Parts: sequence; C-alpha cells; structure tokens
Amino acid sequence: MEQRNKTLGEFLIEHQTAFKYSTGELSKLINALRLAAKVVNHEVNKAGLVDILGAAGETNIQGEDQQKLDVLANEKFIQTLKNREIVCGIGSEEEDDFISINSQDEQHQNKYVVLIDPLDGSSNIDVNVPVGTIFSIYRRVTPIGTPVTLEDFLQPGINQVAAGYIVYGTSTMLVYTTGHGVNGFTLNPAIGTFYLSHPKMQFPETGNIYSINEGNYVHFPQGVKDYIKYCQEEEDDRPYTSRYIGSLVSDFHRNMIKGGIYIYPRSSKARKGKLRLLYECNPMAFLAEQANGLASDGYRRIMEIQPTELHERAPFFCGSRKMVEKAESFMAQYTDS
Ligand code: AHM
Ligand code: MG
Repeated sequence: MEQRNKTLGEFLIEHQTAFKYSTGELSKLINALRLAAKVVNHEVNKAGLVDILGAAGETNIQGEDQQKLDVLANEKFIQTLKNREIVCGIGSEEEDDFISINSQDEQHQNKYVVLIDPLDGSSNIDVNVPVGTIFSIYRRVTPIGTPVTLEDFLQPGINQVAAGYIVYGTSTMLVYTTGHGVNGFTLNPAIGTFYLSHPKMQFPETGNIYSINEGNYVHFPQGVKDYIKYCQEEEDDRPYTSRYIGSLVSDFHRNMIKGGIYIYPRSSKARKGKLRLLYECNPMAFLAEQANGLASDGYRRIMEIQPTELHERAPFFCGSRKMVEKAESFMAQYTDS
C-alpha cells in the first residue's frame, strides 16, 4: 500500500490522548493557529504583487485599504483565537499591552494564554526573503474564570506547554513542540493541508554555520568577538560558514536542519540585545531544547529567566549543543563582557 504522510489534523488527534487530563483544548488551540497561519501565508505570498494590489497605506483597486503585513498578521491571529474562544489572554509583539478574553461560555473557561510574534523579520517582506510567526503557550497561573493579569504572561520559559513557529519560505512549514520532541509540517498549497514532513527534528550536536549580524562587531562584548574569531580560525573543522538571513525563524530553521548557532548578543548600543524574551527567545529555546539543542543568554539557560516585563529583551545564543557551550565558554572569560 502507498505510504501517505499524516496531516497535522490527524497528528493532533492522535497525540491529544498522550496528555494526561487533556480536554483537547490545546489541540484546538494549535488548530486555530494552523488556520490563521494559512490565511497569513496567503497574504505573505501576495506581498510581491504590491504594484498590482497596492502598497501598504494605499487603497487598492477594489477600494480596500492595504495594510502592512505585520499589522494584518497580528489581526488574523488575534481574531482567530478570539473567535474560537480558546484562550483567556494574548500577548503580542504588535500590542503594547496584553489582551484579556472573556469567554461567553460558562462551561468552557479557558486556561491558556498565548504569546505571539505575528510576523517576525517583517523588514524582509519587501525583498522576498522568508519571514515567520512565533508562538508560545502557557497555562494561566491566576484562577480560571477571572480576567487574566500580567502575572499570567510573566512566566519563565520552562513553564511553556507548547511553542512553535511558522516559516513562510520556499515552502511554508509549521514546526511545534508540546514537550515531546519537535515535529515539522509542510503546507501543500494546492489543497491547503499541512503534512508531517519532518518528524522528530533534531539539531546535529555540532555544525559549521554561525549566524550573527557581524556589522555590529565593534559593539559586541569581548566574549562574542573572541567567539567570532574562533569561528573564523583555520583549525580542525573551521573556519565555519557565516549565514545570516536576519529573520530569526529562517536562521533557526536552517541551523536546526544543518547544524549551527544563532547569536543576537547584547551590545554597547542595546544592553539586553534586541530579541524579545517572551515571544521570540523562549519559544525558540523550548524548540531548541526539545530538538537536542541549547539556548542561553550567554551565561544562563534562557528558559530559566524570570521575566519582569511583557516586552522584555534578552541576548540570545541558540543552536547546536556543542556550539552554544563553546560560545558560553568564551563569554565566561570576561566578567564585564
Ligand atoms: P523584528 O521582531 O522587528 O522583526 O526583529 C527581529 C528580527 C529577527 O528575526 C532577526 O534575527 C533580527 O531581528 C535581525 O536584526 P538585525 O537586523 O539587527 O540583525
Ligand atoms: Mg519579532
């Protein structure tokens, strides 16, 4: 008989029973994200038609206002999650404050909050370079049935129940974990279905790719400068290859498949780096650890950091286990770096 890949829908149903006390709420939530992803994918794919459909801020030929894609992606994800009444709160890179959602259904009081970066790397849209959506899911800590508070969002990454990303690339993929490994699903655009294409994804233990914006070199801590020089030395399997798309999801995705390290360090210009702890670093860290990789701020495990702000930033070192350990060993040589 012909072997057929599982669809994401089938996979969700099959794995729902793997969770103790599961009510199917988490599966429904991932299902909703899958749906919004398909809508956003459609919009992202149209981005190149800007001369035909009109640029952001303009009115197109049908009289519709064209929105910036990151704003549109934000609306699509929030709308989908709100309409389906499956979460009690949402935090987004595009929203200053978190959104509290009161379920109308007394019987079904939701326990999950979602943190999302609806369209990461959106500065790449204009030049046809892959962008992504990143999401992170937690169980609320305040009582079910009451409005969510900031406390529900300010949880360390180790409390994540699920996390994942969608990469809108040469093909569109949804990659996620619920703490039982990482699985990747590729969208067949002809029929709008995600198929399990990358089961049990794993970072190679080490690799030969380093991804960092070297244009900021002069502003980097000495430990990072030394590590870059180490990557460039001619010794053993080095020099490594430098690959930096400037789109976290794409850089991470490539490194997970090929073996590599992504670094966005703090610098003399940005003391805590650029990336956001709650909806960029933590979900990627959860995925990395579930795929046998590591994620650190240069000194400590990302997922153990106790956040104090919704849009908090953190330095980020993430990828193949041995490469992250090596970078950390360079950081450890300087107390003030
Ligand atoms: P964004 O959330 O404003 O899109 O910024 C996040 C992005 C990451 O995807 C990417 O790795 C990084 O910013 C690139 O930053 P830089 O241009 O400073 O290298
Ligand atoms: Mg972002």
